[in-house]
Amino acid sequence: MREGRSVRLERSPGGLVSALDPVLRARGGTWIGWSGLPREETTADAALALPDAPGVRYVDVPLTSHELSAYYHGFSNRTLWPLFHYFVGRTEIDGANWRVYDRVNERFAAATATALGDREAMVWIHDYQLLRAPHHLRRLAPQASLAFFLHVPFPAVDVYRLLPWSRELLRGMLASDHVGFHIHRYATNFLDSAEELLGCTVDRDRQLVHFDGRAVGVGIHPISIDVDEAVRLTAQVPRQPNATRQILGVDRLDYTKGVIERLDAIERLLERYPSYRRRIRFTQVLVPSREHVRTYAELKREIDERVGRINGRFSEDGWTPIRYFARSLDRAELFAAYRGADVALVTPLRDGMNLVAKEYVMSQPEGDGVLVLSELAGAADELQEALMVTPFDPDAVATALHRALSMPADERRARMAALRAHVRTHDVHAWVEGFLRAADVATQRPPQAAEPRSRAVRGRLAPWLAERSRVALLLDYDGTLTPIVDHPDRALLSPETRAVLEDARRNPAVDLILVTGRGLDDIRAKVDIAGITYVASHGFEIAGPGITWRHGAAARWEAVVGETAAELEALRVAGALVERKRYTVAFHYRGVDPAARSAARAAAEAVLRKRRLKVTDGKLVAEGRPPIAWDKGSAVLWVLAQRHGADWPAHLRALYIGDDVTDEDAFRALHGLGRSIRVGDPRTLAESAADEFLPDPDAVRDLLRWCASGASSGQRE
Ligand code: ADQ
Repeated sequence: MREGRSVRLERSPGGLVSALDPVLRARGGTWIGWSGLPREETTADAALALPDAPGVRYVDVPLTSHELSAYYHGFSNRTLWPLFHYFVGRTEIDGANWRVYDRVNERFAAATATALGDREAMVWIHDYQLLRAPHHLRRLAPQASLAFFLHVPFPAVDVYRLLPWSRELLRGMLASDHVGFHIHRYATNFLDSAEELLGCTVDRDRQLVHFDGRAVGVGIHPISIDVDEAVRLTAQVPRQPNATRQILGVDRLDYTKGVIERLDAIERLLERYPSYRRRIRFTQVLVPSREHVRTYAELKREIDERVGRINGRFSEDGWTPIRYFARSLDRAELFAAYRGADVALVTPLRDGMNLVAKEYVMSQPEGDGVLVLSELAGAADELQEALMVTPFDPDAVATALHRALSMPADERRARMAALRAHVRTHDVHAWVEGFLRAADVATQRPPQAAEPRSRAVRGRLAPWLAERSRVALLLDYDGTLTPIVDHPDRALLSPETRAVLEDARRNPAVDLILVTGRGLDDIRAKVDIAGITYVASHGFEIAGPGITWRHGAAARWEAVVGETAAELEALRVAGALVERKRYTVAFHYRGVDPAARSAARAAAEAVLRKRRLKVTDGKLVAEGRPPIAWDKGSAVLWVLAQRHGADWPAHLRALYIGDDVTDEDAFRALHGLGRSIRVGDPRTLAESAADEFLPDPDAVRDLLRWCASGASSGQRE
């Protein structure tokens, strides 16, 4: 909050801060976060006075107003918040906001890395505003242990996948050692997404996701409240019998909290049970939040109108049914309100946990209050003795309210005693300890072996392969069967991979086809296994049992390609390599000093373009090829029809594996006809058209060994 020329930090109203502040003070540590004010206001004309707490250091990550609007109000609160709470229609999709979100997450990671130095500390990252931070932090501070907790629901995969950046966000979270959720359902949704969207192997018994060579722990940690504080604050308020029965709602202003629907339920109660008129009062306390987001301002207006209308309709002789405070109460006022409430109406339309429900329970030592709770709040999993309601139905909520107001004292006390016993033993300290213990275990888990990395992919391919008796394996060479090396001549098959290819070749149910940018003579000499079909020079020359073919138009470019190669050599770029092939020419700049690479690439591209060759970018290689509409995709469809007839999909499965942009043409061409796998780090391959990912040539070999051994008998694990 601003005070003249200085800025004082005060506690913000969210459940997260309520839960963590006491813990951090008790244990000591560094709190890294955004101050709550735009950078312009904290640096230009006012000093930021960080709060003073022994053992706690506060680090501010400044955000400009532009970043605030795109990262916080934009992507966090208008994209992730609604989608994660199943408000699909309110979810805004905006690529510019996404980019700022990722950049700001990287900045939080950088600030954390600076605060860490080279310490091997545990970093605990909170909530949906920082889903990408673990990914950046793993790179910037590889020695740190990373734990992540999501305070909001993780939605079902069919909803989650609506987000264009669903995979990047998952990879962000999976860079952690341990990922925690409030309830079982959110954890299951997360496991489903990792399996379906990233092809991760998921161990549901041990709650592990295998990702990037690591086993990421997934835990269920329902957050709770500071019970001692609740007991202390409650003891300060005398219990006074109410002449009017008090019903209470306490929320942050948010459409997920179901306040409109709750007001409808109050109206319905007064309509259906006129005897409650003059005998009840509903108090709604709403702490303002996210006032910069338009829908929140609209919601506020809608609530004001609804309260006014209902009060106008039912008020009589000094009695109004609804009291409404649009402000934050301090903790003592809040517990005074809870203590005096006969019924707490906690009816969010969707809520990660909901701490108000737990706070209310701890404010009722005599056990006379009744909690009416939405079954769509995470808290419903634990607080089973509450009266459960479906919050969208005002009739059902009115019925539950009637039941709460007319409940016999014995039943009230029995329910409340059970609720209190649960919350008392599951307080916020137990939450923190449970989480940190699980995170420690996760950090100490040994890295995963290479073998099972193709297992999830195999599991998905098996039923598909089993539907046909034969399979064509279409394999790129460099980066797929061999690792990428400095010089193309040194990319050789390992003895193991060669043995696997020879096995595949001997299996009559497998047709082995190599698809490469290399020239035909070159690839033949390198592989040298009889009976293989080669699609070489990006498809311009094809040869194999019964086929010898070359693209007629491409042949006319041979001379131009030769001259272009000579011209590229004449550039004499230090460290660069010009690979002259029959129909294409490749300019490799892997060996060029990194500072000079972009200039080298630009010079080569200028030469290629001048010769009217089409330029494609590979892994530190620019390649010029004839400007003909023919690529690995068209060549693959052609060779499959030649070898297996035009109706090949009826009796053959086609599986293509490649690592490079030129393979994307084949992925697209085969889409719906066959399946494709891209090799590489899935984090950098967001745009790929492939169906599956494998991390590296070792995992490819693992998969091929399985295909080679079982294709004819139907592929089964
Ligand atoms: P929130 O959506 O902020 O938190 P909630 O769990 O209800 O929701 O926490 C609200 C906190 O703010 C409570 O401690 C409450 O006392 C306080 N509060 C609410 N209204 C107030 C008012 N008018 N005056 C004063 N204090 C008020 C997110 C998720 C939740 C999850 C928490 C913690 O959306 O589902 O429970 O994080 O993980």
